[in-house]
Amino acid sequence: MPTVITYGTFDLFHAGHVRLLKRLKRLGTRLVVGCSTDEFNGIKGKSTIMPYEQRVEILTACRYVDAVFPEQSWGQKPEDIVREKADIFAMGDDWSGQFDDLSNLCQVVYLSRTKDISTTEIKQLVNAR
Ligand code: C2G
Repeated sequence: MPTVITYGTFDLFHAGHVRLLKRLKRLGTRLVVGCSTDEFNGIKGKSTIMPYEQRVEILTACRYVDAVFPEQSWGQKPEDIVREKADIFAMGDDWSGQFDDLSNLCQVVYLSRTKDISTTEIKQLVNAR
């Protein structure tokens, strides 16, 4: 009954996000997602099109996601892993190695990103029209 935990902004929800969440769900039976708040994205230096509430609404509607909680800081992951009783922490491999310190709490896995699809590229396509 493994629980998988992951984190992200998930702005302009796209097939790359879906494919990752689908593969993450296959790693266990429960997938919980920390969705970056607008304030935390400010700290990450990341601008978003969609407000936090809408990004949560879309993630919650995704068939692969069982629960969504706010990601408000870099340092909250250990307490989240304990609270959610997560067995696996997993991210796309653009984060490869960045969270290996969590391996004392749970298995740490990085899955390949979907190429040629990103929120940045979508924004550029829209602006180019
Ligand atoms: N992703 C992917 N393929 C893409 C785009 C994104 O697999 N084409 C994955 C990323 O690797 C990440 C997840 O989808 O695991 C969410 O991506 P972002 O919303 O860009 O997340 P990010 O802003 O990197 O936030 O504490 C971790 C951070 O909150 C991650």
